[in-house]
Order: sequence, then C-alpha cells, then structure tokens
Amino acid sequence: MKQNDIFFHGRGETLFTDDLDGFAGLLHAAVLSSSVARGRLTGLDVEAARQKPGVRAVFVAADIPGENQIGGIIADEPLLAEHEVHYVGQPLALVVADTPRQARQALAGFRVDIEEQPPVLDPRQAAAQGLLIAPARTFALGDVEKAWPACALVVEGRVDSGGQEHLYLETQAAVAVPGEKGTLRVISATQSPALVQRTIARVLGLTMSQVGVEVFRLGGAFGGKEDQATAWAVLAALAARALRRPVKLVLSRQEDMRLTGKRHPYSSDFRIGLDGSGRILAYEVTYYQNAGAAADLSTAVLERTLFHATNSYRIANVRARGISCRTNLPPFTAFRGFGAPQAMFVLEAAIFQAAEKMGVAPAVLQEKNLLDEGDEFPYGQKVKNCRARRCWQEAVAAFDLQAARERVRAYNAAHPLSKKGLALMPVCFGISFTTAHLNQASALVHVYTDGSVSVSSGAVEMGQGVNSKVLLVAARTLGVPLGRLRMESTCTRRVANASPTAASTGADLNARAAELACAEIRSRLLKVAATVLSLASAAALDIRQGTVFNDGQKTGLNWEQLVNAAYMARVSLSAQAHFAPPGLYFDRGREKGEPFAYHVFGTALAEVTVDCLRGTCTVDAVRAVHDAGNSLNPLVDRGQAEGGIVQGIGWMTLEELVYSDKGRLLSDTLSTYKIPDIRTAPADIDVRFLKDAPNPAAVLNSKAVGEPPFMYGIGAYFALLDALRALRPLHPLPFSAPLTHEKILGWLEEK
Ligand code: LUZ
Ligand code: MOS
Repeated sequence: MKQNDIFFHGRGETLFTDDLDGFAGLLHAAVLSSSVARGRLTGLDVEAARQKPGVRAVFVAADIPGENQIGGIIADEPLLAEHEVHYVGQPLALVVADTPRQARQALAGFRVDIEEQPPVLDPRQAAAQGLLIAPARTFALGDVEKAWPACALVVEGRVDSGGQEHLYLETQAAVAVPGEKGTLRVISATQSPALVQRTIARVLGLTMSQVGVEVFRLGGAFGGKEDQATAWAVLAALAARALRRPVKLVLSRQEDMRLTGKRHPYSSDFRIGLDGSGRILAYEVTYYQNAGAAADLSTAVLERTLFHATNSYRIANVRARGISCRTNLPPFTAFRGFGAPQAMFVLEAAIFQAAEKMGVAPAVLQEKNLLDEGDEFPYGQKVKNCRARRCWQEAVAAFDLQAARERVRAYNAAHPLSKKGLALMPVCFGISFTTAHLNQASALVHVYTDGSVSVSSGAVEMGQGVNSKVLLVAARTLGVPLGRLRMESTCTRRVANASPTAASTGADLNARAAELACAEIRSRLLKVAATVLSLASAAALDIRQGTVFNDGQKTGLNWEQLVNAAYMARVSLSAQAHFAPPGLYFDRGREKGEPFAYHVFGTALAEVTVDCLRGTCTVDAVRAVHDAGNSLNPLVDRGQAEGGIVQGIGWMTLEELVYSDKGRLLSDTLSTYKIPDIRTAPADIDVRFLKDAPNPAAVLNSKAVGEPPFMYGIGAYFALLDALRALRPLHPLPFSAPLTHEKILGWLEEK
C-alpha cells in the first residue's frame, strides 16, 4: 500500500489542480495586472480585449456582485483595482476565453491609463512618511535603559535581509464549477480552503454554505498559498458564476513570480550589551518590515518576528520594536518561518559582532547565553522541557567541533586563496498559531461495512507528509493495519472552518482531531465486541492489527466481523471530532501571555569554502541535532529537515530579489533568480534526531517539524563570514543577506 503510493507519485500519476479535467465546457482565465507601481487608475478600456479571438467575457471591479475586498486581517486589499494601483502586478481585470492561450493573448487588447506617482519601495522610507500597516508594537522584558551602564561592551549596527520567492513546483491554480441554485464547487491549490470559501462568499455575495472548496494536494506551498491562493480562486469563481461555465485559472511561472507576494524583506537596527564574561545583559532591536502594498498576513508575521527576537537565548533585558511598513511592492506574505528567521538573523549578526569585539569565537557567546529550563521569554512565557543546551552539546560532540575547527584552521593555513569557515546555529521555535483562535482542527472518520476506513481532516497535503501522519495516528487508534485506511481530500463540505495548514501545526492539530474521532468509534466498537463475545464489560478488550484481543489473548473476532456486527446492531460507524489545545492565550495590550504549546530546539553546524579569487563559495556541510520529539514518521521528518536547511541556505546565500527603481521585479525568471539545486546544496547534510525526547504537548509525544529546520540555514551566512575573516582580519563584513557570490566578489575587491 505504502509502496504503491510511492510508485504512483514517482510515475507522475499524482493529479494537481491543473491536471484535473472532465469539466464539460471548461473555460480558461488570465489576469491583467498593473505595470505601474503607484498611481491613479483613470481609464480601463476593455472593448478591444473583448473582441479578441475566443474571448467569452471580461471582468473588472464593477462586475463584482459582493464586496471587492479580499483582505483577511485588515480590509485593505481589493480583488480588482478600482481607483488606484499600489504595485506592479496588481490585478486589474480578468479575461475568460476558450483556451489559456487565447485568454493570455487578449491581455494585449486592454488600454490602461494610470497617472503615475513615485513609488515607495523601502520600508525605512515608508516609516519616515508614516506609511504603516498598523501601529508599531513593542515586546519588553526587564529594563534595557538600566542595563546599558552595566555593560562592559555595547555594539550597535544595522542588519538587512531580503525577500524570498516560494517557488513551489505547482503555481497558483483554481477551477470553479457552478452548480444548481447558485452554488459553487471550487478546487483550489490553497493551504486554507476555509479562507477561500469565506472570501468567495464575501466577494460574490453568497453564503458560505453555497460554496464548497476542495483541495486534493498541493505541489508545494511553503506559506505562499496560505493567503495568496485566495485571489485566483475568487477570480475563477467570479467568472464561473457569471458565465455558468467551469472556469480554470492557472498562473504561469513568470506570472506567479511577478504577481504574488514573497518572504518579507526586513531592515533592522540593533544594540547589544554584554558583561565582561560574555553574558548578554541587554538587547534592543527595531525591525522595519517591508509589508508591500497590503496587509495580507504581515501583522501576524511581524508578531512572530517579535516572539523570536531572542531565539534560543536567555536575555534579561530586551526591547524589541516591530514596524510594518506599507510600500509599493506586491504584498509580502507567509513563508516558512513566518518572520522568525528575520529576527534570528539580526540577533546572530549582533552576537557575531560582539564576539569579534571581545576576541572570542561567536560560539563561545552563543553557548554561554543559551536558554535553560524556566527562563522567561520577552512575551512572558517560561521555557519548558528546554532542550537548547542538550541539542548544542550533542551537536558539538557528534560533529566534533574541535576537529572541525582544526580542519578549517589547517586548510586556511595551507590555502592563501581559498578559505573555509564554520558556524553554529541554535534554533528555538515556538509551536502554535500566534493568533490563538486558529489553534483548532477537526476530523471526520467513516468506517464502511467492509471494514475500510475513510479519514478527512482540515489538513492540506502539500508534500510535507501530513496525511501520512494523520493516517498513522488514526490506524493506531483504531487498531487496524494502515492499509485499511484512506485519506480523503480536504474539503469544506466534510470538514468545516479549518484553520490554514500552517505554522507547522498541521499534524499536531489534525492528527489529534483524527485520534479523537477514531477513539470515539473504537469505544463504540469495543462495546459491540463485548456483546458479541458475551462479556459483561469491554474493559479487558483491545483491537490490534485488525483483531480483537481479550486480556491480551486473541479472540475469534476480527475487524471486519466487528464492524459488521456494529452495523447490524445499528451502531454508528462514523465520528466527527474537534481538537483545541488548551491554555493558549496572548494579551496584545500587555504583549504577554502563553502563546506556544511548546518549542522546538536544535543546533546546526555549517561548514563552507570560499574561493577568494572568484568570490564563489560552497556550503560543504550542514549537520544538525534536531529535536523531533518521538517522530511520527522519521523519513518524513528527515525530508522536512533536509529541505528546510537547503531552503534556508538559499535565502541566506543565493536567492536575490531585484526590483527596478519603478518597483518592477527584474529577477522574474529562473535564469535571474537562483534557488539551490542539487549542485549548490551541501554535499553533506546530516540530521540527527534527539533520542529519548518525548513531547508531552503533542500527539503521540511527537513534535512539529515543518518550519524550525529552515533557520539552520542561517548558519551558512555566518560560516561564510568566518571564512572571509580568515582572509581579511580587519575589513568590515557585510550584514545584508543574501550573501551572494556577487556580493562576496565585491567584498574581496573592496579597498
Ligand atoms: N500563520 C498564521 C502562520 O496565521 N499564524 C502563525 O503564527 C503562523 N506561523 C507560521 C506560519 N504560518
Ligand atoms: Mo466536496 S467540496 O466533498 O465536493
């Protein structure tokens, strides 16, 4: 069964949204978007486009029957522009034609008049002009002002990090199919079917019950389909409803790169103070978040930045300020790590610079300041089951830091024009949606009379393996072999009001909901078994691997017979269950609370080599000791960790978004935007899971795995700085990611 699944996928038989056919009368849509970053929309002439071959209809803002609004947290984002444009790539109109090619060709027929205004692209400039998405926020612990005079060393600086294109293999896609009585069925490549459903209802003036949204699987998402799959599904729905025909909208790769939001670029100022022994006494930081032209998820992302200001370290006095700045770029959005990587990069840059001033290795300061049990985060929560030091020490031992240091030293002494460097990167990442109410999930389980089982949950499978985890927990709870279970698509008509599959919580929340539903069915079945076996009570009964056991002894009753007996006794073989982890809250007035169910810990060691003539570099190895709890699926978790590491390295060293001064994305192809591939990924990625590390706060003692490993990639940046240092001991280093080959070459040539 499992093997068949793998072959199925490996043969390319897996169907993604664009592969679905069989929709009679299917039409295809394409999006007209703004080529100007900021201006007044004074004219939009659609007549010529409407006359183009194959065109069936054109839609503009005035054709929207409900609210022209898709903003989730803040209502600041029209579906189609009305009077103003705010970024290059902002949707202006939709054209629907018989073929995708005809729809795209018709885009040339539109005449668009925009009175151009100078765009604001830089978050600091936006902040200076008061262009904010929301009021600034400050997290504070202790008193930094009192702490500065006590510091033996204070270092200040500026740190920048760039955005990142998600580059999911499957581009944004949706098919909308009209049904009877104004209903719609929408198949959408989204991480959040309930959000798509709610937004379609809002924009089309329908009830949510009239709109069914279904997801089979995604070809990757990485956060890029948490909020930003919505617009395309709504546009397809708008056309399908008006034309009473199925409509498909799939972005091309280049459209996707140009039109959709990416990881938030940040520019930050920090000040860090230490005592003579290297203990960090105070840390002050201001984050200027480039939010782009609409809020999207920016306020939530910024909140997670603030939650991770101190990463894996205990700092007694902290003031962290976050400013979400409105600029004329496509709205930046969720991306694996969700603001935390940006925060961690700033603190690591601060520690690196403090270490240089003190004449010690950064690792000395890192280790000295690691979190210990009971330490308080600036948001008021105290760390429980803290494994920061344990991961660090196991990494240092397992990967022999001393030997690695000696290797680097000896290499550098022998190679005048090539330098190696290394860095450690500890990570502490909070698990839960920071928006407390999103921490809920449900599941629906049907057992059929032949004993086969169908499981639906609110989780969206996007290659992260959540379905395998939900099924594993369901199979164990029911006591039947995995092969009897089938994971269904994610559909709003079966599982309502699901939170996005995001924040690394997919398995934690949904597997637990499935566990509760299966436990309910199991307890009903055990009562039936007691009756069948003529026992007074079900207390000694158990179901394991499809057989009923009594007091540890096999009975003659198997799963199929039991299920059939339950049916004949008119006992329900279906259950729905809801799970909400207890105790999570956050008071945004005081900026204090208990936002996370637990934290994930780990430490990575990165090793790099820089060619000091060419400026090229390789990340040779990233080795990590990672806390996966009792992993539900070690193969899946290893894949997540390895993929996260490579994606993190990409963000730090390779992937560079370049915009023109008019706000047009110049790096909008795969020849100009480089992501890690098999040749640039480290030859040696070694992820070891912490042993004997159960997590009482999640299902079957597991831990979430999706996002935390991404941040190990930050180690690659500081390993590069370590290598550059070996060449030029005094020359100022760059603290502006990504540190591309081009930037390294520039640094090598600086006078
Ligand atoms: N999405 C969200 C997320 O809405 N809230 C979060 O806290 C979060 N964290 C990570 C990724 N997506
Ligand atoms: Mo569904 S949205 O079960 O067709």
